[in-house]
Amino acid sequence: MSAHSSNFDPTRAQARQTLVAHRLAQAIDQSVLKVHYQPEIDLKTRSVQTVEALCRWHDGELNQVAPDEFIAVAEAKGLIAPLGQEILRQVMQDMPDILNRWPNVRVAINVSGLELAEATFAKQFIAAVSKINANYLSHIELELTESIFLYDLPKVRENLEVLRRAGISIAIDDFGTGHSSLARLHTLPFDKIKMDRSFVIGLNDPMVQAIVRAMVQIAKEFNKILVVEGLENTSQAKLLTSLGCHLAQGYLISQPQVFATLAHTFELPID
Ligand code: G
Ligand code: MN
Repeated sequence: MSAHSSNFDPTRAQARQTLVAHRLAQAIDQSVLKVHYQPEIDLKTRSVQTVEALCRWHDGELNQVAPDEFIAVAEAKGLIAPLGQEILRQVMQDMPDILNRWPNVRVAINVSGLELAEATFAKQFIAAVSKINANYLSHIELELTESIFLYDLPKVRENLEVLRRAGISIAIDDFGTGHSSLARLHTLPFDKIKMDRSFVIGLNDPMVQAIVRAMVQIAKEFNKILVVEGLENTSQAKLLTSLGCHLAQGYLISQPQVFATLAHTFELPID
């Protein structure tokens, strides 16, 4: 590879960002984005605790655009609020079918720190859900990444408190990879820790196993739910169970799917 072809080209990167933002704004307006769902299950009972809403975008010109890319563009170009509203709209539309299949489930929606740092976010979110059906509030979970700690924490905390009082639960996503999280973990109100999938990938390392065991302990001490992300094979499932992890999400259980094609039950060949 020549030195030039691997160089970062800021002009080209900017042009790509502008194009993606333009197409994304249209995709949001025209409901081209599709919400897929990926379950989190109890490894022992196979019961579904949560289904995470994950946005997928196929664009006529750009083809499949990865969520990592379009979320970053949405954040940079002021599209995160309309994107969030569109996802909530689709989730609300699917909610009757979801609760019909799994009456006690929560639907997890990913939110950006940008949104949580808006003073009015919680109020507006609760109003939007209540307008459809106030019973849905206790069937919603919001996932935030550890980058949340970079934002205006008093405002974030206030939002989280209002959301939790309304019945919405809070999960810390991709836990263990972000910003000195352990030191700050106790400073925000939340209900669940989602352990980053890098720990599952590194599971053959006894040191990583020790870290996982420690996380199980931390979750216990904090009285929080612990979920493992990125479970891909049965040997991981067995090992994680032996380390004390009982809830998991990942391709071994199910890929993200539109609700219509999502399985009703999940078998795991691990016993
Ligand atoms: O940041 P967050 O954990 O919300 O990201 C979820 C992303 O991880 C989704 O885009 C989803 O498709 C992907 N994902 C979910 N399960 C697995 C898995 O088992 N393996 C891998 N490689 N990716 C996964
Ligand atoms: Mn997530």
